[in-house]
Order: sequence, then C-alpha cells, then structure tokens
Amino acid sequence: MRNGDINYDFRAASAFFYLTGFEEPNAVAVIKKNDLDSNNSELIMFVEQLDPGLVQWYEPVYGPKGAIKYFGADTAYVFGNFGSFISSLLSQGSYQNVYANLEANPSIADSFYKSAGNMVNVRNLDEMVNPLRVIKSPLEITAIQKAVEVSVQAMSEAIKTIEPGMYEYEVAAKLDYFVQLNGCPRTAFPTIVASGPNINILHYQDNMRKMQAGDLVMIDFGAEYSYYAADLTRTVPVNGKFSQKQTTIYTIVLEAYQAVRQAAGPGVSYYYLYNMSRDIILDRLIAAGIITGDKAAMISSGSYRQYIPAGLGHCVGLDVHDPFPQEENGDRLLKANMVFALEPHIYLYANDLTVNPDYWNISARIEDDILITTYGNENLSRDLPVEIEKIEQLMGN
Ligand SMILES: [Mn+2]
Repeated sequence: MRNGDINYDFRAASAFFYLTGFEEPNAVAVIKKNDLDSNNSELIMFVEQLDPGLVQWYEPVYGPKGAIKYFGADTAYVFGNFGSFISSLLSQGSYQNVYANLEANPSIADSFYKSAGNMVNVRNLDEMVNPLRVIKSPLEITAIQKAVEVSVQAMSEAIKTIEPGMYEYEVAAKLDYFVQLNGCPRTAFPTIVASGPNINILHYQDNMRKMQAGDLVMIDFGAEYSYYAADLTRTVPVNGKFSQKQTTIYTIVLEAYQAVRQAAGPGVSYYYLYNMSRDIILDRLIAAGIITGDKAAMISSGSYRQYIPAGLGHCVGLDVHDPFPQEENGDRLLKANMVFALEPHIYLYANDLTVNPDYWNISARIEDDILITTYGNENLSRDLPVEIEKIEQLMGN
C-alpha cells in the first residue's frame, strides 16, 4: 500500500514476467519438474479471482480459467490456495532444490518458507533465470527498439527546449510526458535531470534546481515498453553552446565513446572495453593538465575512480541493469543479440585538489544502447545527436 487505501502502481517482478508474461498482482507460478530424466514439467498458477460484488470497482482479471487459456498453465487456482498447496507439495519430500523469488511479497514468502522448513534447499531463482535472460529473442529486441525509439524522440524534443531559467523538473516533465503519450506505461527508472553542481550526484532525483547559463545538464532517462527498458544519457549546455572547457571534457568522453563503440562486438570482453575507455580518459586528462598524477599509480590504487566512478555499461532488458553473468574464468563477454548500454563518463568534483579548479563540476557522460550483432554492433539510439555541433544545432545554435 502507498497510503490509506491507495496502492503503489504495480509492476510484475522481471523474472516472473519473463517466465509467464502475466502482469496482474497477487499471482504465483509454480513450475514443477515431474521426472528428472525428461522435460516432463508442469506449470501451476495461482491468480486473483474477482469477487462478483467488486466488478463495478475493478477491471476484469484473467482468473484461473484465463491463466489456463491464455498463459499456458496446466492447472490454476485462486491465489489464496497457494499456502496450503505449497505445504502439501513440499511435505511430500520429493523436491530437494527449490528456486524462488518470493522476497518481494512477504505474505507469500511466509507461507512458503514455513512449509519449506528444513526439508528443501531454497535457492535464488535468479541463478536459473538470469542466464536465460542475457541473449535477447527477436521479440525482446523489438520491444527494446521501441523503448529506445520513444526515448530518442523524447530526448530530442526535451533538449530542444532547454534554456537558462528553466527548472530541471520541467525537462523531466517533458520527457515523462512523451513516454506516456507514446504508449509506454512508465519510464524504466526515475528520470534524472542534473544541472550545475548536481551533475556529480550519480543517482540525483530531486530535479528542483533552476538551470543557469554556463551550466551543463546531464539527462539520464529511458522509457519502458512492454516491460523492456531503454537507458540513454546526454550531457548538454543549458545555454545551447559548449564553453571551451566543457568542449574539452566532452570531447574526451566522446573519443572514449567512439573507441568502445567501434570495438564492441561478439566475443569482446567487457573489461577490455572498460580499460580502453579508462586509458583514453586518463591519458587525455593528464596530457591536458586537468588532473595531476601518475596514470599507472592511479590504476593500481584504484584512485582513478574519483574521475570514472561507474562501470562502462551494463546489459539492458526487463531491468534497466539487466543480468550480465560472468564466464567460468571470471570474464564478461559481449555476445550476439545482447543489448548493452555503453556509458563512458568523466566526473570532476568541486574541491578535488587533484583537479584543476577551472574544471570543477565539469562532468560529462554519453550513453547509447547498442545491439551486439554477429559482425559488431548496431547503435539503436543513433538518431540522438552525440557530436558537439549536432547537439548545438538541435538546441538552435
Ligand atoms: Mn545506464
């Protein structure tokens, strides 16, 4: 509940949606393997049934019959029967390993863990489902493409209107409006519009500052379409024209971005790309006299992370930060039909004495969503300008 008798907006857990396609709240799916040596398995669903007295108040639900007819359940019951069903199933003692993701729903989790007791080994469902989610099917790619397409249009429209005196929330409102206007029920994460000194707060969400001429503003935003996320970032000057120092920092991020974009493809190691981007950024910052210090020492101590605090990117899917499991040797490899958000960045904090004070609070990040293909990659968000001239042009300069 949000407050009083009002619910939070509901969104099904990603793993549950992945396995069932079912979007209603108060639902459980049990997948039971009946024979160790074959694929003989059963899907049993527990779903809501609307009380006849409530049909004036709530939209129709599928009910157990709908779960069988439309969602492929072999059998289905009303939600309230799950507790007794699971106790009786587990008390038979025929299941040793049970995978579950019930943490998000305490009432279901209670009846489950009570009946599981010491009889079974309860493991995290993600162990089993995450590896399946890494490579996207054509249908999943289409959904992500749609989310990206809406996000690109929203970003272009919102960036066009930015000018000094506007509040960060006005930009966020324009982005979010465009999402719903295009049939996306929500954004994939809270929209970030971080200007001036706020640019250095990685998960800034306040969006209350009045933007000023001379500020950079970093916009991190993505629509969610059919449960699939987009995740884009652009850093633009509030007055529509990059200053010389802003140009210097932005151009270094752009160079790192272009290098990793060029190199990303199937079989390429994430860590190889991360190091490539890190090395370009540190080399350029040091050569320009913007930071002081020895690159090798910064890398071995990890102190370079004050300038590059986050990773180079992540998979995108049902979750904006989608599963990206390690290989057995600890590496992480890009593979065909993965969607990956590439997001090289530089953060230069105020009062950091290793940073030339002229560059304090001049930070930049560029983020695009790329589809790894059999030959390399395709930039799904290529229609959103990334070069300085094109951004300035979009902003009317
Ligand atoms: Mn991201």
